[in-house]
This record gives sequence, C-alpha cells and structure tokens, in this order.
Amino acid sequence: MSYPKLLTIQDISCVGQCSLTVALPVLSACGVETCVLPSAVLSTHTAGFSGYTFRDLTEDMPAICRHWQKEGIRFDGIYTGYLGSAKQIDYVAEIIAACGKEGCLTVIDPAMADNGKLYPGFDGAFVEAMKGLCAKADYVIPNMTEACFLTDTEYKTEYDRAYVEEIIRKLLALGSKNVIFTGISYEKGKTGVVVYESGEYAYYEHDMLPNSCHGTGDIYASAFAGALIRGKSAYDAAKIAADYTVACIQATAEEENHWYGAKFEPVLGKLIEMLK
Ligand code: PXL
Repeated sequence: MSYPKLLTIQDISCVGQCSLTVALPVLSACGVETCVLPSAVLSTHTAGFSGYTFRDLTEDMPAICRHWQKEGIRFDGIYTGYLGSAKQIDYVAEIIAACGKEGCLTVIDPAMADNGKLYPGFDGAFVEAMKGLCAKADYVIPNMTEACFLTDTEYKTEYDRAYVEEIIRKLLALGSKNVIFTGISYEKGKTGVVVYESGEYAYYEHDMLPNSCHGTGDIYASAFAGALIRGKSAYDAAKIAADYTVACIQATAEEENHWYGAKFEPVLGKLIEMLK
C-alpha cells in the first residue's frame, strides 16, 4: 500500500519514550499516515517511576467512534498497544469492527507484562479481555511473559523450540491468525523473533546486547506495523523491526541516566533506509 492510513490505539506517557510518543514518529518515518486514539494519559510510564498520574480515556472512546462513523472515516490498518482498562478492550474491538476498512490489517501488541509479571494496575480480568482482542488479530506481537499470560502457560526463562511452538499453537487457538513472538532466546548471548505465518515458522536471530531499555517493545511493534502496512512480508517486517530495535538499544548504551527509554530518534534514518 503506497500511502496507508493507520490508526494506533495506545497511551500517551508524557515522559518515558514509549507508546504514542514512540509510535507516531516511527510510523511517520515508515511513511504511514498515522491517526491516534489515546487510551490513557499518564505523566510517565509505569516501569520505574512512582506516583505517576493516570487519566483513563475509556469512556471517551464510544463517542469518538460514533463521530468517525458519522464522518465516514475508515482505516487501512489498526495497531493497538498499551490499553487502559478491560472495558476499553471491548470498545477497541468495536472500533476495529466499525472503523476498519474491508480487509483492515489488525496488529495487536498485548502490551501488559514483562519479565514474568503484569505491569502495575493490570489483573486477570484485563488478561481475559486481551485474549478476546487477540482473537481479532491478523498479527499478535507478544513477548514471552505476555504469551504465557494469554495462554495460561507457566513462564520460563529457559526453554526449547517445542515450548515456543506449543505457546504459538495456543495463541492461534485463541483466534489470532499469525504470531510475531519477540525476545525468543535459544542460546546464551543471542535473541530473536519467531515469525509464524500461514502455517510456516521462521526465526530471525541476532546478538543479545548487554544493556536493555524500557520501551523497546513499543519500538519493535511500531516498526513492525509500519513496515508491514507498507507492504513488506511479515518476515521482512519482523527483521527490519528487530534490526531497528537493536540500533536503538546500541544508541542508548553507556547512558546510565537514560534508563527509562531508548534513544530511538537519532537512528530513525536507519529505519527509513531499511524500508527502501
Ligand atoms: O512500553 C510499554 C508501556 C506502555 N505504556 C505504559 C507503560 C508501559 C510499560 O511499562 O507503563 C504506560
């Protein structure tokens, strides 16, 4: 698609380089017209800051959706990230049904957990609602923790291909058509992404960097969604997103004061190059 119109639904964390403050510039760099629906407004993200404010925008969503319907506004793609409440997830499903064009590409990042734990404020009801949203996904992009919550699987830090493929089968059983499984590491010092599409598994492996940063899941999902809707194959989009995320982490290395996010902006040029 040469100039697609994408809607992304996720929060505005005013400070912290995640969600919409990442998705908008990354999708713009991908050459995609990007419309936004903020799920909540927080003073900062919730990973490492304390005392943050949280304005839930759940009850704004039905009126926004009605207005778009009245104006005949429809999207070629809808990509969701961090959502504000279980009830909101039901509204998001309604927006996909009401405002997605015929064949609308749906990319669901079930941004709710990492390192074996749910993010603050999320609970079992939220996970159950997210399972329902993943059922509507053309592509679901979980990390290992999210995939385990979505499939009621025991979370492990060491595993083999059989464990990963079993989780993917369970994600498909939820209803998701394809799976982009991030942060899969079979070997020390290496990590990668498993791409399951149309019955085929592929794995793109790269070096695991010694430093890690918050917000890389959002960088990854945004670059993946942008590359995919610009017409790249799922594997190529997954690889471009991985290479770009690695470049962002490298750009942030040796910066102790920059623990809250990744410096994705100085390497946006690399993403643009990769998309050519
Ligand atoms: O990066 C995921 C994310 C998005 N939005 C908010 C978060 C987090 C991760 O902690 O707290 C508000």
